[in-house]
Amino acid sequence: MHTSLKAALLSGTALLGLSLAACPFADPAALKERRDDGSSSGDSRQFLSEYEVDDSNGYMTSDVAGPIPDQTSLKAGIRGSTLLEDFIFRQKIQHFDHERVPERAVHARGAGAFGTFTSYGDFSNLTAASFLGQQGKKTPTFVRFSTVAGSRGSADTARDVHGFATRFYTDEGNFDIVGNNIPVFFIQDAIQFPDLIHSVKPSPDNEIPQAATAHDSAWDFFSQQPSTLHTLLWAMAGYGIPRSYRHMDGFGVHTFRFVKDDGSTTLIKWHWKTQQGKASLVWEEAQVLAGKNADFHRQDLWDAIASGNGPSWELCVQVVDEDKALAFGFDLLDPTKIIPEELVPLQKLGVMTLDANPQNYFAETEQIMFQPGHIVRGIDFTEDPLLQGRIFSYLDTQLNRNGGPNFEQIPVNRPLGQIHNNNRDGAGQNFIHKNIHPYTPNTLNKGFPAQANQTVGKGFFTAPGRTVSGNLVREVSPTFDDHWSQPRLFFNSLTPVEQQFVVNAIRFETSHLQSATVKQNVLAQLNKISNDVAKRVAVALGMTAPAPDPTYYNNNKTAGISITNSTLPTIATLKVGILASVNGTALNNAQTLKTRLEKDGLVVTIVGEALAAGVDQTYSAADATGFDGIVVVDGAQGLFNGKVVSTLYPTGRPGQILLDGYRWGKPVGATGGASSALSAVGVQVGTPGVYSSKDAESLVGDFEKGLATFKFTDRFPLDS
Ligand code: HDE
Repeated sequence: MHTSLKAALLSGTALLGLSLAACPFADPAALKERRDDGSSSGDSRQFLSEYEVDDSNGYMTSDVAGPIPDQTSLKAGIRGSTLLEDFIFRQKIQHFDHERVPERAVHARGAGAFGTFTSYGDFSNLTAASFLGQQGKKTPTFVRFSTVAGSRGSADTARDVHGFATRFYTDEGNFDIVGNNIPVFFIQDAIQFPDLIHSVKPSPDNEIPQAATAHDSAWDFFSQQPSTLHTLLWAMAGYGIPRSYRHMDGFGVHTFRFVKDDGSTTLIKWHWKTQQGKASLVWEEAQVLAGKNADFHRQDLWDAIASGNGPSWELCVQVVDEDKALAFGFDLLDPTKIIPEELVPLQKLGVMTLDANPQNYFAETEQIMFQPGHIVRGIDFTEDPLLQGRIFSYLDTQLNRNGGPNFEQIPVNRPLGQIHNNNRDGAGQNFIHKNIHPYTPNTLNKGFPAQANQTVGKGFFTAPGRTVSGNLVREVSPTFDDHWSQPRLFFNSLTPVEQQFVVNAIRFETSHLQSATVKQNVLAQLNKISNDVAKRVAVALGMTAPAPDPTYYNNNKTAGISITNSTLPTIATLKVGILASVNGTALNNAQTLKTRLEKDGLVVTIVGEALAAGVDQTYSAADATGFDGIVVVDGAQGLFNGKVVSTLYPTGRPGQILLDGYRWGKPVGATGGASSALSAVGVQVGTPGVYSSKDAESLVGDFEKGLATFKFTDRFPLDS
């Protein structure tokens, strides 16, 4: 390149509204200066601003910056064929033809956001990891939440394990915790992952069903591979259908290692604890949502952050001495096991708050490429065979998705620090390396880049105490053999209604099965966990459960499993629907109630027959799935008497919204004469979570307590 032109480019001359300082060819040293402090100044995606393209002025250009018109192709005559020479046409169409990259093979459906992690202290007594080395130290993060089985366009509320992948842009390199919202996994050896995924994905012939495990292949695999049972029970409980990404915990699943500066190690498990409280949908609600609003979870996350109510999680660890790996009756290398918190309590390390939505879904959320292999000084792997395989798989899959090895140079994947190594070339190389001796060892570049290690250059180091020995074997360790005690522990730790939800979910899924053999195998496995569960499922299948198989039966329980037995720590951002009418009294009452609820941070929608002033949503569009609680205001009761037929909404819709809300366990209420609306749909005032008051002010206290309760589980019948 001509020297003066190059100088102009690197100095950041702006052309046509695109700042060239923003382009990825900018001098890496300059980048470092701007990004090294790691601070977020309230906007944790600030470090990406230099890559943003601002189209708020300037002319349309080609990809090589020549001003062009791009709305009419070049033709031979006004009614003639398009010419091959039309480079403008070719460039535009060709780029469009190549817009898609392969979606993630699993976890294709998701949403992400930027945040900031703040360390609660100096944890050098546990780990050399720098982001945990100082009280108040801030590290930018990006989190991507996801479902597993569905394709990129599938519904958010499909019943599934949910991904919870976090990247820390630390000052010593990128560190990823690529975790889930369930603390265990289906299999114990990575070599089985393709089998697991082939079994749960849609059938190869007709690609049915999408984002669902209610089919023979999935349950065939589950019942043949009992290591799946523990995760399966979590997924069948509320953990498979969270209220939002914000209302779920996260887990690293595997046991990892903390490594201190002196090289000593401990075994650890990562936990993210939601500060919003855990909350789940009920199954019918999730199913309705999949049709009414397939974007429910991504919208919820986006709106919460956009309104300044970004969610937070505390990062915690369970720390176990190396010699205790087998001390609890199971193997800490087995990813199908939890360590009950009674045995090893959680230690809090810091808090992460998500505070910035992505600017561009593809560039950021779709192109972020997590890897369990992204670890930093102070953290190390264990020999968990699932983790070992993941370290390979994620790198491999990124090569496939990106088509080349330079995906770490994509802005959202770039670390905050400078990159110095001898990796070169490849498609899409962004850097202009100046070193003409890209090999090590060298003398001609004075030995640089130099080798960092444990004592020099703050280098990553494998825990020096790790040892391995043994014969080469293709076998599962016998310490991984018990697949039934912990599923039973999980089931025992649920409330009776939550146990019923699990039974109902298994009934739903297995009722879709065609194969009698698979159904029998499922019952045999459930029976090893609990004869009661096997019997309750069998009766729905018109089958007989096997005789009790008590080898693994136990009465143990552990804390922190139930979702519904505690109230939410905050109701801010929960959604309330006020069912009103366009008549003046109802709208005035609705407005008074709305103003009052908004003071407490609730997101309130006034529903009316038509979009009159003061009405936020029509009955034609509204649905109980959109609200965590519902109130009918005085003046609107006429819409619920069953006789009113309006062309402005489907017959019976106001009553249906109220009744669905009640049936799905939500708090419902009425003010003044609107209590007749409750009785009109058969909802009993005075039962838990059903409120009736003379006016807005006297309703609010109880109704908000009801929102914190979130689900009134006594409305769901139990097997007798
Ligand atoms: Fe993944 N997993 N996985 N996984 N996983 C992927 O990587 C894989 C496992 C998890 O939001 C893929 O970038 C293997 C456990 C999350 O971008 C792929 C095994 C846990 C995400 C892959 C596992 C996870 C993925 C697909 C068995 C919880 C989404 C695209 C050894 C601890 C990350 C990609 C995001 C994504 C492989 C098991 C979590 C194919 C081989 C256990 C949250 O590489």
